[in-house]
Parts: sequence; structure tokens; C-alpha cells
Amino acid sequence: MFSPAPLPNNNISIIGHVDAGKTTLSHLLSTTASTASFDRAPESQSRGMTLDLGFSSFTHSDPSSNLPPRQFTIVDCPGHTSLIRQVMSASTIVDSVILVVSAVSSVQLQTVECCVIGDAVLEKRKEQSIEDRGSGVIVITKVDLIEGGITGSKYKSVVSDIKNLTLHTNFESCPILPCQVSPSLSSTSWRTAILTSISQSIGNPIRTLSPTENFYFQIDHCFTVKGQGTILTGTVLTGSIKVNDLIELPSLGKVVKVKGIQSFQTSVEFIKKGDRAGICVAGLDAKNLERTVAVTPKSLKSLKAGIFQIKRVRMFEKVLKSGGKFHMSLGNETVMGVCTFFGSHEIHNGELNEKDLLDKDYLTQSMYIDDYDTRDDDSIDPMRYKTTKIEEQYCYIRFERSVWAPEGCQVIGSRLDSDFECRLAFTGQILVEGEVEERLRFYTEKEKTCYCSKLDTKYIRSSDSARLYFSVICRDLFGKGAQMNSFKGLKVTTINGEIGSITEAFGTEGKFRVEFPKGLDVEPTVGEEMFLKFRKVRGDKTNKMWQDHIILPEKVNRKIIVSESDLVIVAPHLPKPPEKKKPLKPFPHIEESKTDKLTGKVDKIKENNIYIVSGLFLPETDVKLHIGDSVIVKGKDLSGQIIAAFGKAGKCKVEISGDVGLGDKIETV
Ligand SMILES: Nc1nc2c(ncn2[C@@H]2O[C@H](COP(=O)(O)OP(=O)(O)O)[C@@H](O)[C@H]2O)c(=O)[nH]1
Ligand SMILES: [Mg+2]
Repeated sequence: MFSPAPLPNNNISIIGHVDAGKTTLSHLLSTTASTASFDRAPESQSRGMTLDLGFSSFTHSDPSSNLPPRQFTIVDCPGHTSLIRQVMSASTIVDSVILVVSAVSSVQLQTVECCVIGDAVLEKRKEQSIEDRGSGVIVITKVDLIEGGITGSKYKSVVSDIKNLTLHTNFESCPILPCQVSPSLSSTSWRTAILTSISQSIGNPIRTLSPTENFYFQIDHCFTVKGQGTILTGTVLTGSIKVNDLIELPSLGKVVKVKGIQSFQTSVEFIKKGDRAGICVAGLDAKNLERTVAVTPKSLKSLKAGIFQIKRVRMFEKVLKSGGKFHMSLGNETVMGVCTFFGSHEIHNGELNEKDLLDKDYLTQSMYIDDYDTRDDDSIDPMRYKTTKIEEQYCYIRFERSVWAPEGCQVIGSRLDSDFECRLAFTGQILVEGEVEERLRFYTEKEKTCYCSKLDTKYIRSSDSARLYFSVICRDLFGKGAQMNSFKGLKVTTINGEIGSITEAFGTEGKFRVEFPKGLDVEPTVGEEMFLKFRKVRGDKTNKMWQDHIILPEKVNRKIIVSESDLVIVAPHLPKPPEKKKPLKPFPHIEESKTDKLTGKVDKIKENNIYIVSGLFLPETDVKLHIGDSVIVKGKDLSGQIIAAFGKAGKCKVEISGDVGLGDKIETV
């Protein structure tokens, strides 16, 4: 016989610094314990601290609300820094969080990281309505141990520390409640107050099941019960199952039958999204199953890479570099992954739709950009993250190995090996699953300068009878005798942003003609700069100058000016020449290269064919824009590539295979 349908279940993790009183609070609130709760494991007992996630539950009905009674499952998390992975794993199964701060010690190191993780949990529910998504709860424990209790100045200062910590987070408006649990004091009134607050503040997570929703069960513990089989305890993240259904354990490649299901010691027939349960199966070795998943057979693909929408953690005080490795925690796994940050420029220009990220061009970002408006302002304190706004952007993450993760999973990127005060670097949400890097084109903006050397003939534009130049001769883009054929069609932009294209060579000195299909509304002057703007796409072996984004205007009809009388007939009232527009400011990432060839010398020899070259660029040059440019060693038949900037004096790292010596002259090509 099965019991009646279980109550709606809400999962809440209790997080905070070690010794803050989390396990004591879990005990105070709960009425039903699970096999893993309240530090029962012998190792926890002997070390006197929580080493693993502990599960317990209570039911509560709030007389002041219309909601039916609910079951709350408490996930008591360890607080020790070395066990943060477990707190992150718990964050994927819970709907809300209780952040615990001891009144004696106030905000401590682990409180900060727990606040970040709790914030990410609450962020998951941002799509729900304000009433449904809830706000989390903060509990200040041990108020019996501070002078003046909850009316004293110490309590006020702890509240103020908490408010500073939670500023601009999803905890900002959550209730802060005091609590004291000690054998000599009654805790009943504190318990009642906290239960009521939980019930009112945790919200009401959406549990509607779509008919096609696959079952995804995140397993946290596993053990064998003699005569019954293997029990997998965990939380259902999506879908549902019933007794006798088949489930797959993808990490073992096995499909097994569900023999029975229990939820907090009660047998049930059916479990669904949000429920905590123990599933009994036969024929599995419990040893192989800790921290894995059980799913609808054949429904899960392992995740090797993906695009995430991410936000940096304000308290992480280091630059997040593209190409940097971070620990990535998702589902109940933590794996290394390499980040490529992108999208800041396109978001800023309003060019992006998060549902349509593939097959697009993205400006290469060497790092996460905290605030687009101040990204190039070196005078701003690099530790400004604490105060400036933090902008969301995208990150392509390639994991070092495949991971099992639920659909729409969250990721937390961290540097767990560091001794930073806050090791958590960013949090994010998956948008596109899979190895899609081929479908993201990362480019750098490049620009070469040439000069107007001669103006061609003027014509009369038919549409408005304006008398304009339609072509000019330019110089200084190519060397003498350059093969002009390959440059035909390249687009050239004037300082006023008018666009033309190279049509032919002019003479033998490397000069060339540029045609402007709709005429030049602003009359150019001889000697004026013109620009060959293009994009270099990362990984493009052809080294092509991409100009697809520059649109050549449509050709308009024109008439040659035969004599002055022509003008009188065709254009009796010559329009006023348009005002000369201010020259367009080049994009801040771009600088103008005055000459094509740059020369420097080898300053230092590093290992693996890497050399440090000085003199190629000025100190103010953004060398990163030249990464990928080819170089040659003068006087030796050797060539290589600029691979990175080096220091701030315009030096760069160059890779050249061959015998290169100190002082050798290096030239760009
Ligand atoms: N006096 C007092 N002691 C508390 C209170 N809450 C917890 N403690 C004690 O603080 C210590 C650490 O508590 P514990 O719940 O294990 O902390 P955790 O590491 O956050 O799980 C234990 O000795 C508790 O008995 C409280 O409100 N008042
Ligand atoms: Mg504990």
C-alpha cells in the first residue's frame, strides 16, 4: 500500500561559514531526518563538523496564506572552504536558500562565497513572478552569546555587515531573523518565527510538467540494503517516474527498473520535479554511483562545451581572461574548463538576441569586460569591480572532459586552487549546448591608412544634379609592383565615412583608383587620409581581409561634364555643398597604422621558439590587435607570428621556428 500523494516539496539549502550554526538550525527546524542528516556519518562525528550534504525535512502550513501545507526539505551544507564543491552541487537542486551568519563572528570568508552561491540560486528563479520566486532568508544565530542580544549594538553591526554583503544581490530585500539554540533556553518561539518567515519568503517554485519532459535525478548518496537492492537518494530536477519505469545511469551505461520509491521514509508510487526521494533498483554496485545522475533512457547527452550567459562575481578581484582556465561547477560535477568571453560589444550595440547566437561575428574580447563604457580607461582602478556596474555577457566554455548536466543548467566558474578571498569568479546559465566554436566567428578590427593622391574627373549626379567626384587615386597602401588583382574590390572608407572600392592599379608606383558608386558628398582634398578597414577572423588560415560588414552604396547614374553650359542646363541651381562632417572617431580598439611595415629587434629568447621583440610598436599601441600578424626575420629566411603582447612598453611575444638570435631585426609583413 502506498500513502496518499506527497505534499508539494520545496528544497532549501542552509549555507554559511563553518561553525555558524547551520547544522544546529537544520535540527531545530526539521521533524524528519534522512539517512544523511545532522552530521550522522562517523567521520563527521569524529571531526565535529559537517562533511557532506545532510537532508532532513518538515511540513508547514501558514495559517495566514491560502497555500496548502508544504513539505520543506532542508539541505544542510558543509561550511569549510575545502568543501565548497558540495555547496555548489546543492545549489543545483534547491529552490531557495537560508544564509546563516553567527552573531558572534559576523560575516566571514565563507559567508561571502555562500552569498554568491545563494545569489545564483535565487537568480535561477528570476523568470517567475515576484510572489512566486521568493527572496531567501538570512538567519543570525547565537544571539544568546552577544551582549545585549537582539537589542544590543553588536547585533546592529552584524545586520549592517550583512546589508553591505548583500547589496546588489538577490538577497537585498530578504528578511533577516535572529535565532538562538541552546540547551538551557527554549527555542520554540524562534523556531516558529523562522518557519513562518521561510514559508512566506521562499516563494512557490513552478512545478508544471510538460508531457515530453525527461526525468533527471541528481544522485547524492547511494547505499545497499540487504535483500532489497541499491538505494539511490537524490532530487528530481526535471520530469517524473513511477515504480516499474526504466531509468538509465549514463555514467555506467546501464538501464535498470525502478523497484520502489521512498520519500522521507514513506513509500510513494510516483515522484516528480522538485521531489526528494530514494529510488530502489537492483543489480548495481553502490560504490560506482556517488554523485551521478539517473535519467529517462537515451535522453541525456554529455556536455563537452557550450555558450553560457554569465555575470562576474563582484567580490572576485582578478581579471577574467579569455583563454583562462577555471573550475566549472555544474550539476554535481566540478571540472576544469577554458573560457572565451564575448558579446560585450554586440550587446552594447544592441545587435544581439540571446536566442540567436550562432553564425555571427563577435569582436574578440581578451577578457571579461565589466563596464563597456570604461573598458579602455586605464586610469580607472583595476580593482573597481566592487563599485562599478557589472554587465552580463557571454562565455564559450570548453570542458576538459564531458559532464552530465541538466537541461538549462547553471555554472559557477571559480579558482578553487587559489587563496583569493573570494574564489568564485562568475555565475552563468547555459544558452547553447555543444561544441559550437566553429559557428562563432571571433574577429579583430584592423585598419590600414592610405592617402588621396589625385582627384579624378567630376560628374553630374542624375538624381540631384550635384557636381561630385566619383573616384580618386590613392597611394601608400601597396608596395611598388604589388599584384593589384587580389586587392580589386576591397572597400575604402573616407574620413567622413563614405565608402568606395578599389577598381584598378594606377601607374606603376603602387597607386590605385577608388570608385565611390554614389559620388563623394564631401569633397576630398589631396593628401587626405583614407582607410582600408577590415576584420581578421580568428583561425582563418587564408588570412583574408573580411569586409562583408562594410556595405558599398548602390551605384547612381551620372553624366560627364562636357562644358560649363552643361552645368547650366542640367543643374541650374547647384545645391549647396554639404557641410564637412567631423571626421568619424575610429573605434577605440583600433589605432591607425601609419606605415605598413614595422621594425623591431629580438630582446629576449624564451623557450619553445618564443622571442620577446621590442620596437615594433609604440608603448601606447594596443599590441593585442596585432596578434596573429606575420613577421619575418631580416636577413634570414625565417618567418613567424605575433602571439601576445608583452608588458606595457609595446613589446610583444613572437613565435618563430628557426635559429633566431638576440638583436635580430624583425619586420611585420
Ligand atoms: N549558544 C549557542 N550555541 C550555538 C547556537 N547555534 C549553534 N551553536 C553551537 O555552535 C557550534 C557550531 O554549530 P554547528 O551547527 O555545528 O555549526 P555549522 O558548522 O555551521 O553546522 C555547536 O557547538 C553548536 O552547539 C546558538 O544559537 N547558541
Ligand atoms: Mg554543520
